[in-house]
Amino acid sequence: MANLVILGAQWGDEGKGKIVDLLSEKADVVVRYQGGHNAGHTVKVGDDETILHLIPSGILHEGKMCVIGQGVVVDPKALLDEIEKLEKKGIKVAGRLLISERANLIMPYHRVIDKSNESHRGEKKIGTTGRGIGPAYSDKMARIGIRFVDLLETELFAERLADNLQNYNYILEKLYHHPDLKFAQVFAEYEEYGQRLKPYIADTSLYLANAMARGEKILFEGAQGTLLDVDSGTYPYVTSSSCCSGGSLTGTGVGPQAINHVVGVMKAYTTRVGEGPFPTELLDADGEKLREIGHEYGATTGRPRRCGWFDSVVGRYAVRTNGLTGLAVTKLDVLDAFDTIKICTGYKIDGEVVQEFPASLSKLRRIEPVFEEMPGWKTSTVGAKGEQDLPPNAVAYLRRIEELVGCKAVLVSTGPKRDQTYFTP
Ligand code: 2SA
Ligand code: MG
Repeated sequence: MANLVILGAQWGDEGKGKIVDLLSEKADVVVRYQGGHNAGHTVKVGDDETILHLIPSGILHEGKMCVIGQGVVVDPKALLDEIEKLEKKGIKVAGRLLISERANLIMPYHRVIDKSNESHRGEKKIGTTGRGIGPAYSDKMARIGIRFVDLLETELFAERLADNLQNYNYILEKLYHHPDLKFAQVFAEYEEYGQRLKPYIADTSLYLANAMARGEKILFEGAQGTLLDVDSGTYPYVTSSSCCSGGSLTGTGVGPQAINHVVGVMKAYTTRVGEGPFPTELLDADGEKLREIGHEYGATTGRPRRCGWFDSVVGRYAVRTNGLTGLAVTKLDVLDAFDTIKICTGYKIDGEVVQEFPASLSKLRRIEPVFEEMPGWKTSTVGAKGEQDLPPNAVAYLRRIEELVGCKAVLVSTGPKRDQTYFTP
């Protein structure tokens, strides 16, 4: 395997955790490049399920190095909790995890602002995970963020924290009627996090360059998905980071020649958690059926996910905007119980059929999806080892998806476990 980006081709929760875990076997280093602990990557090894939020899914493979890149925003408490949970399970993290010294920190005021903003938005809420992600990225772009490297320099950290608290305490009091955040308390808390995380903090861009020079293989792990990307997604109903393949470069500090393949993980149907446009959403019994069979509940917040049919306009858009070189089609088995299955082939907007994903929010809201219907297969596909194990209608469904989105499946997954997967020849 050469260096590989694995990312979400829809609205997140495509099953990236499982695919990254699986392909980690062939990599030496697994690196997260964006997002934070808003992500929920579920990995099932045997009967044991682990949900990772910040640490790359490669951690479950002994001997692999894991890196949290500079494009990630890190809540140090959430990270320490995750390290502790893994170590309790017998998974060694010490010596196998590096955090970029350039990664920005999520501070207590970010969480307060995220939650308060959402409650003030009322009907117009984004449906964030409430983890402080948006406000942390806002500060980064506004150049008032605090990075791990700053945390390790006591005087500098104290200065930046004091400046930010002055600002934020004013906003919290005037706008949100929230009590002051006390400097001494936040300073002491973060100082301690800094000391505990110090062994992990490094120049990870340099580490990756040296690893590649040694011939090691890098796997770049995306979080959330293409339609949640701050630039390419359904803005403003997006997350605040660069989930698309471009983010794998800026979020880790490597050059474009480092990337050999980009695999888009696509669920055989579609889900979205949080608010915002979702053209193929099903608000009927079929949507309910997809949610129950597919266990479609947020891995971080437990929120029920919205469910709908496969959308090939979204798929094609993801192929183009990420330069996908292959698809990993997941959860095909969830469709086993359906008599017929629909695929969206285009969008009807104001009487006209369009094939490209619109930027306009009002157009996105007026979409009537154009569907074609395919017969179901009503046979279990769980654990299929290749197309020879699939009913002909399931093979036809896969072919049609590939044809419509313009990219071939390199991997098909028919269950949560590692061995419920096959690679295409
Ligand atoms: P945020 O918190 O600022 O990133 O929220 C902005 C939007 O991004 C969506 N978002 C997600 N969508 C799918 N999966 C995510 N991770 C968890 C999971 C989510 C959960 O794996 O299930 O447990 O609820 C994720 N993280 C952020 C979010 O819903 C907003 O629409
Ligand atoms: Mg998830």
